[in-house]
Order: sequence, then structure tokens, then C-alpha cells
Amino acid sequence: MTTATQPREASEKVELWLRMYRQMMAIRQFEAQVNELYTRALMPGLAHLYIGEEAIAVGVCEALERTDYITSTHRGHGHCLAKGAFPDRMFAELLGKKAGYCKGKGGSMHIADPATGNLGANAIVCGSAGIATGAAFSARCLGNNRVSVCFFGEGALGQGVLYEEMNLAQLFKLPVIYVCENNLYTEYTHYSECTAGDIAARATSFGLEAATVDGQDVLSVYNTAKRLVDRARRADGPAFLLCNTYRYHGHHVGDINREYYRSKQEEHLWKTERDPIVNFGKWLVEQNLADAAALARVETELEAEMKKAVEFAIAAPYPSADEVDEDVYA
Ligand SMILES: Cc1ncc(C[n+]2csc(CCOP(=O)(O)OP(=O)(O)O)c2C)c(N)n1
Repeated sequence: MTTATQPREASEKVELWLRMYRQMMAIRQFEAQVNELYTRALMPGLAHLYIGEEAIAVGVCEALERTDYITSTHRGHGHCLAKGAFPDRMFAELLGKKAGYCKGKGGSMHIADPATGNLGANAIVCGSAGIATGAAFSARCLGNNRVSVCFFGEGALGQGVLYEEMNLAQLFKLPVIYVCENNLYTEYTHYSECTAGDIAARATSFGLEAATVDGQDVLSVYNTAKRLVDRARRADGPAFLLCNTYRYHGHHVGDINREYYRSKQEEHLWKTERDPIVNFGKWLVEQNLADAAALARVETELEAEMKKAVEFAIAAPYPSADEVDEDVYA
């Protein structure tokens, strides 16, 4: 038996899937421009590109409300965009301009956007586990029903604070999800050389609900994240989501000779067979939900949008020297 709500639910799902495709492409095009800015020596410092990992930020953030919290990492542009930040203000931040999210004083690794619940990227590996858990604790105390997500790379598994936080979260049944993005390499070291045992079992040993997903499959990330977020919101406790993925570029934009720690064949395989955007696009076409030309248009539109955002940032003014000690707390 069909009901009147079924067509609406189906169309909402399609809308969600097309939005997820677009959002993944937006991150990819944003990051392509970051690489370009670095290569043209227009950006001070370095950046850590998220290309290849887009399905995780998008799948997880689509399972959240705008008012929910996230904390992010040094590889944080994707999380920030997926939670709803504006690309022009992000580029401005990367270029040290006053229009940036942190008035140009944070740069690539420290963008925060409270309006979208983004409590900030963090250059310290695992540096935001306490912040995300604290945000979940505040949500519990305030009774505002918000959920908190802590994104981190598998390198953070070597930091003791993660285990202190998971212990606390489980004891207090806090609404927090720890999302581990295992892109195989902690800087230039394969994770298997510095990570013993079963990763998800570390979380289950504290009693957290744990799940492992293919981080290149946005639907799998979204569906699992949604289940974990919903149960956290019901006060059923914290969770750990392990997403297996791959970064296409180097550890940072300057890491261009990667053959001493990973092979070209490995990179080629992930890029050609496991690409989250290409594969999701193929699926949308197979399901007759989009045609290839429409998806190509999405790419062109977003490329133009990101270039425009870069132009805004390049033209934007720097903060004046007499603002140097404003908004500085340490
Ligand atoms: C506490 C701390 N130790 C070391 C570093 C230097 N460092 C920066 S990024 C990084 C590797 C992080 O790897 P991972 O957590 O797997 O994230 P990925 O870069 O793969 O996204 C390291 C060791 C740091 N920033 N903070």
C-alpha cells in the first residue's frame, strides 16, 4: 500500500543525494583552488588538502542539524564547507585577509564558524577531542538536544587524550560521535607501522557503539552517521565511526614527491577505481536521478564559483597593523 507521504519522502531523498553530490564537488573545487593559490605563491604557509576524502565530511555533516557542533583538524576545509561555511570567507582567511572567518589571524588550520556550529579546526593532532566532548557535555547540561562530532585522522589514535575523552563520554552517555578518517598515512608513515590491534575495538572496549564504513561511499557514510547521530540525540550514548579513505595529494601541498612512502600504482588505483565523486555520480546516472551532462554542469558551475570566491579574497584588504592584538587571548 502506498501513502500520500511516500512520493514526498522519495523526492526529499533525491534532493539529499543531489545535494551531497554537489557538496562533495564543491569541496573538491575549493581544494583545487587552494592548491593553485599555493602553487602561484599567493597563499602564506601550507595547507593540507582533503581531496579524496570528501564523502566523509559530506556524509557526516548531512546527518547533522545546523546547530549541532563539529570540531575539525589541520585537514579541515572539507568539514568547514560541509557544515555550511562560505567559500569566499574561507579563502579570505587562508590569505590572511580581514574578511576571513578569524579576521585573517587563523589561516588554513584554525578556521572556526560558530554560526554553523563549527567550533574550529585544530593544528594539534587530537587537539579537539576535549573540545568536542566538552561541547557534548554542555549540550547535555543545557538540554538543547545538540550532538557533537569530533573529526580526526588515524594519527590521533596515538594520543592518550582521545581515550580519556571516550571514557568520559561513555560514563556520562554524552551525545558525541568520534569520526576517525583513516587515510592510511600519518604524515609519511603507513598507519600499520604505528597503530596496533583493531582500531574500532579500542572504542568498543570503553562501551561505545562502533561502526566501520567505506569512506569513499557517501551513502554508506551518511546512513551510518545518521543512525549514530540519532541514537546520540536520544541519549543512547556516544559512538565511534571509522571511515576508511585515502588522500590524493601529499600530507600538505608541498609534499609532491611521495614515492618514498607510497607507490604511484596505489595512488592511481584509489583515484581511478575508488573515487567518491565519480562513483556516486555513476550511481546517480544508473538510477536515472541525474544525467552525465547535468553532473558535468555542477562541476563547471562550482569551479567558476570557487574562482570568484578566490578573486574576492585576493582583492580583500588585510587587517590593519593596529588590530594585531585584538581577538588574541593568549
Ligand atoms: C600533537 C602533535 N604531534 C605532531 C604534530 C605534527 N603533525 C601534524 S599533522 C600530523 C599527522 C596527522 O596524521 P593524521 O592524524 O592521520 O591526519 P591526516 O594528516 O592523515 O589527515 C602530524 C604528526 C602535531 N601537529 N600535533
